[in-house]
Formats: sequence, structure tokens, C-alpha cells
Amino acid sequence: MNERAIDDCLALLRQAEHVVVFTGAGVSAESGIPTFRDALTGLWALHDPMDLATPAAFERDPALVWGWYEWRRQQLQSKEPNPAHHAIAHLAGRVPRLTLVTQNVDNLHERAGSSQVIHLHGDLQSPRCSVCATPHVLGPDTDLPSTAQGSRIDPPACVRCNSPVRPGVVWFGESLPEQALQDAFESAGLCDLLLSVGTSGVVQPAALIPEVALQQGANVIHINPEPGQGQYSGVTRIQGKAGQVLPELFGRAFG
Ligand code: BJW
Ligand code: ZN
Repeated sequence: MNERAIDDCLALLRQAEHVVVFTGAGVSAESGIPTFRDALTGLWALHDPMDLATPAAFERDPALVWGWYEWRRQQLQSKEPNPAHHAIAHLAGRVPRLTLVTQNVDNLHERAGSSQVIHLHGDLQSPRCSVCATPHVLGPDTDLPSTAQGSRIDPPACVRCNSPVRPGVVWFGESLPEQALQDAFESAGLCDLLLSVGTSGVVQPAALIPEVALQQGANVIHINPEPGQGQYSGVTRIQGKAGQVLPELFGRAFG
């Protein structure tokens, strides 16, 4: 790790009054959950998102889409939070105020002990009716069908209107949950430090969150194994994996 960048980050962390941690799929990669856009292993390297992550795809082939999300939900049950999730949960007790905003649909932040997580893109564990939005109560994990990748499974029917139940995630072309979006942008506008961890920053409107923080005068630290583009005032980049960088950074700042 670049020692100069680390020293800058340690100082920023120690003096911060309100930290926003903004996470993407990379924060869960070391738990064994695939990202979306990593070249060989990302979900979108194997599947066309237009076949799986749009309302039109679900209308066209609900069993394909439901089966794919059940496969991912089942995978999640056997995964554990990694040192990055734990480090973020501990950080909340070390700084005056912390807001955690995630694009992830897994529940690993919560399972590591973070509370009040703002989920911008929904949640794999909260399916709802595709017509009337009635929440669908999932059965116990033991009821999960043994889902191989690519299995087609008919979605359950809504208890209220009998329409197909859909995954509780945000697909392309859909609006983000209003309250989550509002809370995320508000905290980005008010914080003095934003840590952006494990995101490619290409999906809108979430990608604007670090921009808003920067424009409002906050410092922004990007943590990613891939090198970032350009040098901007107020932006620090740490190249490395979240599960290694975050525990070291927070340990050195507050240990
Ligand atoms: C590590 C690591 C380690 C690896 N440690 N790091 C043209 C221009 C601009 C915008 C648009 C456009 N056309 C359409 C749009 C809008 C569209 C959009 O942004 N598209 C762009 C992709 C072009 N956005 C939307 O449609 C959104 N809605 C919307 O805008 O509504 C208004 C509207 C309505 C009608 C028409 C147009 C607009 C909704 C977006 C919903 C995104 N949904 C998904 C799927 C969720 C469900 C599911 O899980 O299946 O959300 S897509 C996917 O991308 C998922 C993620 O949350 C999101 C962000 O991805 P993330 O987290 O950044 O992951 P990756 O894989 O991209 O990056 C991982 C990073 O980790 C990499 O950088 C690695 O290097 C790094 N990494 N290991 C740390 N160990
Ligand atoms: Zn319904």
C-alpha cells in the first residue's frame, strides 16, 4: 500500500465527524460472492444483465429470473461476512457518526453487526408481489430448493392477488427506493469523509454519491484493487482488497 496515501487517510479518519461508507460488490468478493463486472468472474461476464435484471426479462421468463435469484440467495446462506464487513461494523463505534450506504443486495453488513444499513438496490431476502408489492414471506432455509445455477423455478404466487412474486432488488430502468435514495444523498451532502469501497462506480444514480460528497467539500477515499483514473483534489486512492485494507487502516487509525 502507498504509505503517503495511508498517512493521509489516517489523519482524515481521526478528524472525521461524519463518515459515509459507500460499498459495492467488491466488499463481499472476499466472502466468495461474485461481483458484477470483474472481467472473468463477474456475474455480467457470464450473463447478459438484460436477460436477468430488468422488468422486461421477468415478464418474458419469470422462471429463469426467479431461479437465478434463488440460486444467488441460496449461495448467500453459506457465505460469511469477511474482515471488511467486520471492520466497517467496528468503525461505527470509533467515529462520532457513521452512515453505511450499500449497493449490495446481500445481508453481510448486517450479519457483521452493522445497523441501519441503507440498501440502494434492494435486498435478496425481501421478495414482493410484482403487481401489488405485498411482501412475500420466505420459508425457512431448509425449504430452499437445491438450486443449480441456471435452474428454472416458477416464482411463488402472491397470497393477496395471486400474481408472481419477484425478487426485492432494483433492476435496470427501475427507480431506487425513495427513502434510501434521499437518506444516502443527504448523508453524502453532510459528511466530511466518504469511503467508497469495492465499486466500479458505473451504475447511476448511486455513482453520484461520492461526487456529491466531494462537491460539498468532503474528502473521498476510494479503496479498490484496480487502479483508479486521474488525480483530483480531495480524492485519495488506496489500491488493495477491502478485506486487507480496511482492517489495517482502521486498526492503525484507532488501534
Ligand atoms: C474489489 C474487490 C475486493 C473486486 N476489494 N474491491 C446510460 C448512461 C447513464 C445511465 C444509464 C444509461 N442507461 C441506463 C442508465 C441508468 C442505469 C445505469 O446506470 N446504467 C449504466 C450501467 C449504464 N441505472 C438504472 O437503471 C437505475 N435506475 C434508474 O436510473 O432509474 C431511473 C431511470 C428510469 C428509466 C430509464 C432510465 C433511468 C437502476 C440501477 C439498478 C442496478 N441494479 C444492479 C442489479 C441489482 C440486482 C442484482 O443483484 O441482480 O445492482 S446492477 C449491479 O450494478 C448491482 C450493483 O449494485 C450495481 C453496482 O455494481 P458494483 O457494486 O459497483 O459492482 P461491480 O461489479 O461493477 O464492481 C465491483 C468493484 O469491486 C470493481 O471495481 C472491482 O475492481 C472491485 N473489487 N474485488 C475491493 N476484494
Ligand atoms: Zn399481489
